[in-house]
Formats: sequence, structure tokens, C-alpha cells
Amino acid sequence: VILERALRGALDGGQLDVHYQPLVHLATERVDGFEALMRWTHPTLGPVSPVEFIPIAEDTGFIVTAGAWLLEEAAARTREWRATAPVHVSVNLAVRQLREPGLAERVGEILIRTGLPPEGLWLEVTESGFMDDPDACLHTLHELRDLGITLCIDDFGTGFSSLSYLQRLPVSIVKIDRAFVTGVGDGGPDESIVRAVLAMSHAMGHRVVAEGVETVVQRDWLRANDCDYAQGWLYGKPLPAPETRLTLGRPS
Ligand code: G
Ligand code: G
Ligand code: MN
Ligand code: NA
Repeated sequence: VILERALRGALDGGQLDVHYQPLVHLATERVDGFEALMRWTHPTLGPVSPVEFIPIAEDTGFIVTAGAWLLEEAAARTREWRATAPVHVSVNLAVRQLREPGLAERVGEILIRTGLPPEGLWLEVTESGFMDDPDACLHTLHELRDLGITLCIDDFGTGFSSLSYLQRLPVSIVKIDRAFVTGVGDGGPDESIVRAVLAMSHAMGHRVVAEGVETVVQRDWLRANDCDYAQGWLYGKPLPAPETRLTLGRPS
């Protein structure tokens, strides 16, 4: 309840911030884009984890306002970066946002206002997002895709309806959850899961991002198994925009 009240003032109080984590193309080791992640620093509580405040923001509907703010902020920043390199920005969409009428129209307006071309925007949705009202969500996702935006299924493998939704959704990117990526390269059972997700996704014409890549062993295994992109501490933690360096060559 305390967090809920505090969160309401966070946006006007300038307590919300956006951090960016690089997403790397594995074959070339080039930064292809960034995932934009919301950060909240309360004046007395200090940093509050998104794991704590995103669910509250979803329940209260605050995510609709905060999410629109983040999208515009990230789009404007990425438009600037694209003067240097053709990077994209990947933004998480909460269920609540996806179910808000007129979402695609407002996203289209943000693209026009910021000058970010649609190919510079990826939107991430989770499978759990469709469970309540799949038809309405599907309609919105098709509208977003028709704008030329790239859609991703996030946290893949952690939901319950993976296979049927993977085929029905107009997504072109599958993000494998960190829980499965942790175990690759050591010969353990997660390797079979990740291999299966890669084969299935590629068979459907989707590209695959491995999340939570922390080691060279994981990276080498993923590259050898034709994973398209990687994201994780090996390449960089989420950082504020001014500290986010556009690495055009090999990341250090
Ligand atoms: O990077 P981090 O640990 O802070 O992210 C924790 C969780 O919060 C992730 O699952 C991420 O998807 C979610 N998250 C971070 N920023 C946003 C946002 O702007 N919108 C939504 N809907 N979720 C976010
Ligand atoms: O959107 P999503 O739910 O995937 O959010 C990603 C979360 O994972 C964020 O909280 C981010 O800070 C965290 N994260 C990103 N890269 C790594 C990593 O390499 N290792 C670990 N442990 N966490 C990571
Ligand atoms: Mn994500
Ligand atoms: Na994820």
C-alpha cells in the first residue's frame, strides 16, 4: 500500500528512469539494439526493484501512463543513436497496456513524434499476457505488426501455452528465458530444451534471443547452435542512457 501510493507520484517526481541493456548479434558480435528497462528510485526508500513495482503498476493501471512515458523516452533516445548505427530499442509491454484500446494508434503517434522508424522498435510481450482475452490481444498485435514494428515473445518457456501461441502470434522473435540459458554449455538437460526451442522457432521463421548470457561458455554454445542474438551480463548490464556506449565493433 505504501509502495502503491509512492508509485503514483514517481513519474511527476522525476523518480523514474530508463536503463538500456545491449542485445548482441551472435555471428558478428555487433550490438543490434538495446532493451529498455524501467527503474524507480524513491527519495527515501532508494532503488525499488521492477520485480516489486511492475506488478503493482499493473494492478493499479499506473503501468499505462508509465509505459507510455518509457516508450516515448526510449524512442527519442534511440532515434538519436540511429544517427550513429542502425540500432533498435526493445520495450516490454504489460498485459494491461496490451488490453488498453487504441494502443497501436498511440504507439504509431509516438513513432511519428519522435521520428523513430518502425523498424527501430521491438515490443516484447509474455505468453501469460494472452490468457484472459486472446482475441483482443491478437487484434492489437496484428495492428502493431502492420505498423512495421517487430514483436517478440518474452520469457519463453516459463508459461503454459508455449506451443500453440507461438504459432498463432504475429511475432518474429523468441526470447528464451534466462532460466534455461544458465545451463547451456555444461552438457546438462537445459541444452536439449534450448536446442528444441531453437529448432522449432527457426522452423517457424522466427529469430531467437538468449537472455541472461553471463559466460563465454554459454556464448560459444549458443553460437555453435545457431542462436541469433544474446543479451546478458557478458555483454553488459542495464545502464542509464548517457553511460550506454554504442559499440559498433566487437564488444569488449
Ligand atoms: O531488468 P530487471 O531486473 O530490472 O527487470 C525485471 C522485470 O521487470 C523484467 O521481467 C522486465 O520484463 C520487467 N520490466 C522492466 N521494465 C519494464 C517496463 O518498462 N515495462 C514492463 N511491462 N515491464 C518491465
Ligand atoms: O524483461 P525481462 O523479464 O527478461 O528482464 C530481464 C531481467 O534480467 C532484468 O531484471 C535484468 O536486469 C536481468 N538480467 C539481464 N541480464 C542478466 C544476466 O546476464 N544475468 C542475470 N542474473 N540477470 C540478468
Ligand atoms: Mn524483456
Ligand atoms: Na525476459
